[in-house]
Parts: sequence; structure tokens; C-alpha cells
Amino acid sequence: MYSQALNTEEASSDISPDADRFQACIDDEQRIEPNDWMPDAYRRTLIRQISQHAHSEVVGMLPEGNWITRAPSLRRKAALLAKVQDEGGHGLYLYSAAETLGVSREDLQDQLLSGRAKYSSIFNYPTLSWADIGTIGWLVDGAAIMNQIPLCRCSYGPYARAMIRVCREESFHQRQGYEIMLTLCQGTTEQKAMAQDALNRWWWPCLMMFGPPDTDSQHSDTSMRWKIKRFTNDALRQKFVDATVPQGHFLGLNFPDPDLRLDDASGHWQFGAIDWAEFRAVLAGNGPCNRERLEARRKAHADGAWVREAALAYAAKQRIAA
Ligand code: BYC
Repeated sequence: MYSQALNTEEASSDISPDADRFQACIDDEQRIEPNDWMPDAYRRTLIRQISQHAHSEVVGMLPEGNWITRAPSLRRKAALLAKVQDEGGHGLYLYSAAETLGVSREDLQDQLLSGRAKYSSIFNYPTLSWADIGTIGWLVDGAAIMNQIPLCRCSYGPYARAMIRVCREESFHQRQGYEIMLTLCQGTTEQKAMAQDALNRWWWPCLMMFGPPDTDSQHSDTSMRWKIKRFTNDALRQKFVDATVPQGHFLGLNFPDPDLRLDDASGHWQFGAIDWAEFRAVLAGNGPCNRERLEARRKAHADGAWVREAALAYAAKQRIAA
């Protein structure tokens, strides 16, 4: 919707006086807004990252949505329903932010439904028990916060502003997840075992969420220069591990990593080797649930066709009446 008014037609060479001025603005911590001049590569990088982020929020509704009807109490059901709804909302803010760069909502949706678009690797794993819902809130939303708080200072205005509200809501999601874990860990032996099993299955995929190691991250250098990213993948992964390990120990849980140990000299938790072959397999479409998630998304889109038609018919009626 915003895209019609944007200056996306102008050829924007990345080597020009404009490019120098652009980088000077970034270096000076000024925000870039939709109608400002920007290098094509900056625009493409943002469209790629914001759309992948939006798709992740939308697909991220599925593993948890799966448990709404099976939540153990009315209170848990209401909280989970609200959380999943928030994620849908995050997807919508982010699609709107991507639209300000000149890409259409229809194209973005088509990319996701056709299987051409990437979304976070984490959402290709199954949710096998109620403890998985606690673990997703605690770890997946916890990882999301670590990655997304710096995005509130991203150089592109619409993305940075969208992230402020997203982060506030993610913070609530993380707490509801941790509270589920706390309840399970203070419960029966079976409940605590369920929490441990969920941690065992989700820990490594959560570490992968931060993306490939810095040595293999093809976009990090440029994105850091443009202040889209403020920290590298490895730096954020380490911050997440340092924040999360004491939380797990407080729950009385064990991390599935025999190499995990506190390095007294640096104060950081050192962790074992991540299985990057698994990450690459998930990205190639061969994770445990890739096909199922895409099918569920396509079905939801098809089932929602009548809502879109009704909304358009209603908008047309309103225009005639006005
Ligand atoms: N999964 O050069 P790199 C959420 C791709 S939503 C899949 O380091 P970049 C939540 C990457 O796209 C979670 N692909 O890339 C929702 C690139 O491929 P292309 C999503 C991944 O962009 C609901 C290639 O690997 N969060 O948290 O500099 C409920 C090389 O990587 C992944 C965001 O999207 C992955 N995990 O850094 C709860 C946040 N990692 O495009 C929670 C915004 C990397 O060249 N995004 N790839 O084909 C970012 O911060 C950055 O895009 C990333 C990757 C850190 C993810």
C-alpha cells in the first residue's frame, strides 16, 4: 500500500556522491526513511531480512497454535491464544515495513506460499508436549529478544520502529514460557522430566537460530556497516547462552551439552560444537516439519480466502457510500 508513493524507480548506483552521503548519515546514527535515497543493495538486504523475519513470525504461529486446544487450563489457553495472535500481528507490522521498500504484500505472500522464501529454521521442529510450549516461550522468544532488541536501533526507520512493539510483546512471551517451565519443574517427577525432554530437543536448534558462525555469515559485514545489524551472529549467540544457562540451572534442568562450562577468566559460558549440517539440512527444506508447516500455511491461506473477499467487498461498499 505504501509502495505506490515511493521513489524506487530511480537508478541508485552504490558508488556515487549519494552513496557517500548515505554512509555518512548512517555513521552519524541518522535514520533512513522510505523516500530517502538508498543504495539498491541496502534496499535488497532490508527486503530480504524483513520479509524473512515476517515469514518467521507467521510460520511461528503454527507450532504453538497446535497446542491452543490442548492447553492445560483456561488461563494457559487465554495466554497462548494471545501470544499466537501477537505473532500474527508482528508478521503484519513487518510486512508493512517491507512494503515501504517497494515490494508488494502479494509478492511476499506468494514467495512464502510457493516455498521460495526463507523463514527461521527454528519453526521446522515439532511441538511434542505441553513443555514444548514453555520451552518455546523461554528459549525461542528469549533468543528472539536477544536478536531483536538491537534491531530497535536499526538504521532503517520503519523496521526499527516496528521492532519496539515487537520486543515489548516478545518479552511478555518469554516470561509466560518461563513461568510454564517453572510450574512444570516444581511439579511431579513426570512433569519435570517433560520439561527436561523439551529442553534437550530445543536447545541446539535455538542456538542455530542466530544464524551461521561469523566466519560463514555472508551478509554480516555489510549489514553491520549499514547498521542494520549491530552485533554479529556469534556475539548474540554468546549473549543468549550467558543469559539463559543460569535460568535453566534455576529451574533445576541440565543442558544437553557435556562441554558447557563457565570460563572464569571471561565470565562467559563456553558451549560445545553446533551441528551445522543439521542447520543446512533444515534450510534446504529437510527439517522434521518443513513440508508440514508449508502445507499448514497454504491451507490457512486458502481457508482465509472468504475473509479477504469479504473485507474487499466491505471496503468497496464503504467507498460507494462515502
Ligand atoms: N533460519 O549471512 P547471514 C522469531 C540464512 S522470528 C533460516 O548470517 P543475516 C519468533 C540467512 O537468511 C525469528 N535462515 O544472514 C517468531 C542467509 O540466507 P540468504 C526470525 C537463516 O541476514 C515467533 C544465510 O542464512 N528472526 O524470533 O545477516 C515466535 C546466511 O546468514 C537463519 C529474524 O528474522 C535461520 N535461523 O543474519 C517467537 C530476525 N540464520 O538470505 C519468535 C531478523 C541465517 O542469503 N533477522 N539464515 O538466502 C536477522 O537478525 C538476520 O537475518 C539473521 C541472519 C541473524 C537471522
